[in-house]
Amino acid sequence: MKPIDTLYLDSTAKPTSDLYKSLINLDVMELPGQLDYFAPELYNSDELFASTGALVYVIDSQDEYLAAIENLILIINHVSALNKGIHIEVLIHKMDGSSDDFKMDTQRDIRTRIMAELSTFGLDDVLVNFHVTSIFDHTIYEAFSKIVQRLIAEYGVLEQMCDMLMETTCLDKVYLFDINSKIYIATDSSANSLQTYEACAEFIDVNTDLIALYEEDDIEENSKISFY
Ligand SMILES: Nc1nc2c(ncn2[C@@H]2O[C@H](COP(=O)(O)OP(=O)(O)OP(=O)(O)O)[C@@H](O)[C@H]2O)c(=O)[nH]1
Ligand SMILES: [Mg+2]
Repeated sequence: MKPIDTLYLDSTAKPTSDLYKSLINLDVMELPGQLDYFAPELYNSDELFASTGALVYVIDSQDEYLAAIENLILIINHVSALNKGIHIEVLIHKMDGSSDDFKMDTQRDIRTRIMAELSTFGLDDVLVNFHVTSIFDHTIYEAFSKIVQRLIAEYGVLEQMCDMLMETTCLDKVYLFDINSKIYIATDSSANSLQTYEACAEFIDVNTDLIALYEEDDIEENSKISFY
C-alpha cells in the first residue's frame, strides 16, 4: 500500500486476521489499540498469545505515548508468563516530519521508560527489540524483515547459503527477497545498510510495475500502446 492510501483506512474496531502466503507463510492478526487485551468476547487472549511467534507493538511517537507504554507493560507481563519464546517487537513509529534531535530524544525517552517500567515489574529478563519506523521511507520494511527473520528457525542456514553465493560470485551483497512484500527473508552476514536495501527494493518496484504492464497488455491484445 502506498503511504498516501493509508489516510483513508478505517479504524480497526475488532481483531482482524490475515493469512499471508508467499515465500513464507505469515498469519497476521491486528488487535486494535483501544481494545482491552483481556476482552474475552472478542478473542481468547491466552490461547492466542500462547501460540504466537511475535508480538509487534506499535507506538505512535507523534502522539501522547505514556498510556501506550503502560498498556505495553501490562501486555508483556501477561504474555511473557504464557509464552516464554515469544518475540516482543516494539515499533517506535511515525518517526518522520520532525528534526533529527527531536527524533533522537523521543526514541531515547520511549526506550528508557519501557526498560524502567519492565524493571519495576520484575521483567528485566524479557528481551524487547526496538525498531524506529516510518511508512515514508524503507525503515518499516527493514523492521518487518528483521521481525520475520527471527521467526525462521532455519535462518542460520539461509545466511550461510547467502554467504556461499557471495563467495562464489562477485556480488557485493545478497538478499533473499519476498517480492510481494519486499521483506527480505535472509541476507549474507556482511554489514547491512539501509541504502543497499533501498536500492534493491526500488529495483523490485520497477520490475513488478513492468510485469504488471505486460500482464495488462496480454488482456487487451488489440489496444496495445507502449511508452518507453
Ligand atoms: N506521519 C506518519 N503517519 C503515519 C505513519 N503510519 C501511519 N500513519 C498515519 O496514521 C493514521 C492511522 O493509521 P492506521 O494504519 O489506520 O493506524 P491504526 O493504528 O491501525 O489505527 P486504528 O485502527 O484506528 O487503531 C493514518 O492516517 C496513517 O496515514 C507514519 O509512519 N508516519
Ligand atoms: Mg487499524
